Amino acid sequence: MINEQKICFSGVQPSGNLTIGNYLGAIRNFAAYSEAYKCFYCVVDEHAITVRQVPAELRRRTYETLALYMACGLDPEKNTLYVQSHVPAHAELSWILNCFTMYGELSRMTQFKDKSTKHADNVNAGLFTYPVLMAADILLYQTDVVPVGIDQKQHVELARNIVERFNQIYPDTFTMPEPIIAKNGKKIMSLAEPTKKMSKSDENQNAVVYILDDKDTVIRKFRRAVTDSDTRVRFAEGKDGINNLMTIYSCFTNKSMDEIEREFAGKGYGDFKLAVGEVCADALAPVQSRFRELLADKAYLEAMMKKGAEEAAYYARKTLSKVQKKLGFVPLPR
Ligand code: AQP
Repeated sequence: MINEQKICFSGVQPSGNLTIGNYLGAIRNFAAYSEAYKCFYCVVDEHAITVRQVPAELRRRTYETLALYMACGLDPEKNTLYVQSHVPAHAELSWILNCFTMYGELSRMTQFKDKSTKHADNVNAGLFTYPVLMAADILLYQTDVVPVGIDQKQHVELARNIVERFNQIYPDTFTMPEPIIAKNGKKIMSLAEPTKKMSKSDENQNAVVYILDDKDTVIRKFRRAVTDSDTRVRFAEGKDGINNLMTIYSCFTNKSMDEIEREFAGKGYGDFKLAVGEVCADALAPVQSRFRELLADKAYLEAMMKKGAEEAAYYARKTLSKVQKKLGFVPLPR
């Protein structure tokens, strides 16, 4: 609690251009917590280097992700928006929590299994301990709720296990966090392989709709989306491509699956794909124009980046000092 307010934390990696999966599963839901919670939204650049990054691109995307947070409606005066590497307490707590996380727990993480297959030439220790850094991100702020897509639920559950273990030895140290998973849009799938999650690092550009794609590109990508040999727009088992497109359409229009089926009764997949492309592009247009304004004002962006880091560091330091004291670390003599 900070001033009687519960705490909300979440983050996004600047590991690629952000997708409508990141938007629908996470970012667009963040603003909903701004009034009732004290919110910390972080650009998690330290997580991004678990996979090799081109330095200039990582730098560019770090600014862009911060600007996108704001363009998606996060007011930097009401939310603490910052970059993870600007607050060293994340890495410091992460080391401590490493000593309270079991090897077996980490080897069960499905994201580690997926990413170590995908990056077989670089299965580094950071990829393995990624969930511990994520636990540190969350626990540093005594977080109550963590809005994330379903793919991150297992990592929040690991953070909960760490809290239980740590608090049992050192009572009343950390708040127990709860994952909050969006009802609609918790897992947007690839347009090319609809059994696979849409990911910003996917090499196939046509599989992914980026938040910053222009209208023609969005419509072209939806037109090419993989579907099936049926012709009816209906939500059913085995129709992964259409189910995904219906989910996306539902996220942008708030219509139920039944309403969507009725709307497209007697129409073909072509009409439906065009409609999905149009609602998606229309919803992204205001985000894109606000994003461009923000990015053009680097001085403002940097001022907000600095303010966010100072605020975050203040709260992070409090938790870190508490943890260090409980463990028996000697404070630096004054
Ligand atoms: N396809 C998705 N559908 C719904 N939610 C999603 N999220 C990611 N992809 C989808 C949610 O977005 C938030 C930020 O994700 P992240 O950047 O921390 O990392 P990620 O989950 O690994 O996302 P990506 O896009 O797949 O990145 P790469 O390709 O770098 O691994 C999280 O809340 C996530 O659940």
